[in-house]
Amino acid sequence: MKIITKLEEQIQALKLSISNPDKRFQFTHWSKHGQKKFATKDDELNFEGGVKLCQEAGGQIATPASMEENKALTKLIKSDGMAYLGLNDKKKEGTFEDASGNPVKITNWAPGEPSNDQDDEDCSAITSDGTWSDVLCTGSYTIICQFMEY
Ligand SMILES: [Ca+2]
Ligand SMILES: [Ca+2]
Repeated sequence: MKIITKLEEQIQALKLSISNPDKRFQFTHWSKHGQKKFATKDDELNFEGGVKLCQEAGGQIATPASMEENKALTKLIKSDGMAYLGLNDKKKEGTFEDASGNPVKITNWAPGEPSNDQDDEDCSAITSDGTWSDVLCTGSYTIICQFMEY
């Protein structure tokens, strides 16, 4: 079942990237690890806006699956910047999953995080040192998308 969901996701992403071949050209900064490419055009949006932006470009909002990917992703973040990750615990408090509902493979929380401040932090963001914090989903942070090479 899980494999089928994964395949469906990949087919969907492929369809989108084929139907919108130019959408990837909007991104100005790229960083790569293995088959995964991270891309940004440095615009700041809220979480839902970021999910939509990445989906429309045939990708997903960035969720590092290894520390190496986390490092590749971190290269795209300005020294004083923060970028949304796909990771969120909107469905169940304290249980973080990616934007498609898949379980998280690694975490790299900063000390004291996730803090769920004001009972309201259900999204996550990464800083230029590569550590993560849970943050409000309604904030405004850099959006980084991820794309798989097939
Ligand atoms: Ca939370
Ligand atoms: Ca927090």
